[in-house]
Amino acid sequence: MLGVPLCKGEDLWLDLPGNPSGYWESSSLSRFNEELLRAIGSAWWCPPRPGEVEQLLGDDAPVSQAHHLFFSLHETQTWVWKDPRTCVTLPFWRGVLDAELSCVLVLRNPLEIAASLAARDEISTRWALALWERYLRSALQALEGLPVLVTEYTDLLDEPDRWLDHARAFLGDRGLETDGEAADVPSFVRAELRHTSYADEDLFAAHDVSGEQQELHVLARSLVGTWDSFVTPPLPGETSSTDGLFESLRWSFPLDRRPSRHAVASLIREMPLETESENTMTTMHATTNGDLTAEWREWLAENLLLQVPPEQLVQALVESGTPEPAAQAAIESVLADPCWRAGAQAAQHLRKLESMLDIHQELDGLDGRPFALERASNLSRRDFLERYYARNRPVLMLGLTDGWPAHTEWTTARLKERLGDVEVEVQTDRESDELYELHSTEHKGVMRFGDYIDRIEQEAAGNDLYLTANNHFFERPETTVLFNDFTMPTEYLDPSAPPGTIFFWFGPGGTVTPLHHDVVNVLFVQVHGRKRFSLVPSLQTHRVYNSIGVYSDIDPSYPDLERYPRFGEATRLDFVVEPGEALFIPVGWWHHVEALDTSVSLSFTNFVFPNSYSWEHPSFDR
Ligand SMILES: O=C(O)CCC(=O)C(=O)O
Repeated sequence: MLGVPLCKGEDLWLDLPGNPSGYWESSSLSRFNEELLRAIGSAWWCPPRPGEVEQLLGDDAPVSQAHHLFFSLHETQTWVWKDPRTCVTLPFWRGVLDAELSCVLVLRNPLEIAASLAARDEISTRWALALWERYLRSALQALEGLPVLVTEYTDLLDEPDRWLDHARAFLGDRGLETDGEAADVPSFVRAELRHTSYADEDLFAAHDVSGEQQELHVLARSLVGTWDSFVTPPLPGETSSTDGLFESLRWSFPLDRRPSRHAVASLIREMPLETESENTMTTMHATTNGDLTAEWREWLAENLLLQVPPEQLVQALVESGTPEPAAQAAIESVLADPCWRAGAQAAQHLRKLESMLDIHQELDGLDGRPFALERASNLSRRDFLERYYARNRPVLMLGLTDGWPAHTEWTTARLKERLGDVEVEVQTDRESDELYELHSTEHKGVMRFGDYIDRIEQEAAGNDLYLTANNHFFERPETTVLFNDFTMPTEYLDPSAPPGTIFFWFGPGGTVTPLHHDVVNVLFVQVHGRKRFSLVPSLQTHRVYNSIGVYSDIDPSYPDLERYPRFGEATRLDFVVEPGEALFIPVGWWHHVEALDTSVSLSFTNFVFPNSYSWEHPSFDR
């Protein structure tokens, strides 16, 4: 509109569904931004934390690729580049582009953004608000020190001529020439492209918006104006569920494909929103006048669906202070509710699926292969596929690591010598929290690798400290030297797979990874030390009390069978994986892992076979 050139015309994304005049974005740079995000275990729909994208500046390859790509698409002296993804990737580009940047930050009511993401990408409101919050906080931090015009989307649509004068003045003050004749305002700024309009009051009244998000919106609006050198103000903290949501997305879905709104819904419900203005949890008690609180009615319905005898439920209600006639009446009222009938029908369908799982398991036992962990060496690709991968059966592979330098190079002493100064992320303070795995984000800490090694050598065996797959060890550029210490078994794995498909586990004896299943197939290779595994087949998911995401409530070392009786019927495989052995963990198989010694393991997900699945997880909200 201002006559400042965009990227080369053939690279522009034009005429897209839902936005006929196009996004005015460079398709190559948008794709490149997405690759950058993937390289650090993120995606546009699951953005990184501020500070993460800078890691990529330590590696020459992406930096020179980015530089080359950018300037091959922009051959003019001045240019304009628009891409919302730069809100999170800007720190990388600031390190790459040897150009004087002037930035325009356009603010929009987050409810409008949510409506637009819902219409275009089927992204739910809570997810969209978390995206807006992460993008805006990242942008406000990344813009520090740059000339910035902070402006509002409504101003552009309501008074485009005035907005253009502002933009012209901002660019002109920075010596950027704009072409006064170029603007064909009506063809660009078309009010009908604005599908929704929300005021601040709507944001403050909306239940889905956290206190932190409201504060961020107000703060951002206070920054509107021209900045010669932008000063990032102290930002409100990020809503705690925002980080939790993105970490869960990162671990629950392949990053090359955005999960459906439906698949993400359970992760969102799992994390109650903490707002200042609302307290969503009413205390759970029964009133004495016979009307039960919503929580007790839900409890009743759930237990009736689980086929707990009504007499038992009456007794529990009476014990909690409800008069018996009121308890009886409450059960009758739940059973008379049409919602109950719908729920009971759905529960019956679920029971039917469970009975089919049991039948499959029974039939599986007829093939003469006993239910035991099979061991094999030198499996061909075809045998591995036919006997294990395609049949969703585990196998312990022997001899896969013969000749790997890692056997001598990955001792604590050698690792310390080689990488002692590298800063690594680790899980800490796990023993203070029963749900340490679920709360893994809160347990992350950064320390020198050498200090971490000292600590695991000095402290007694235990579960407090562990460098897990979730700590992105191989995403640190300094660690790539370790790739020379093992040979990828290309019979089963694809060496050209992107980074982020190979993981490093390193901890003292005593670490425990609680019972869970992975969302993809995994080849788990034990390099040093031993680990004890308990495996439960995927077809027995209905016996493991999977109340949260991919986690079970059961501790297989001490299962409380009174509380979790169905686990007593589960068949399980218990065994120890020795150094040099590799366990194929089929997708969906439950596993609990305990290190018996100081241990180094690798896990691979880059199979030469398809390895990406759609999952539905149970709700996290209790
Ligand atoms: O080694 C561990 O502690 C856990 C390994 C694991 O759960 C996995 O690779 O999925």
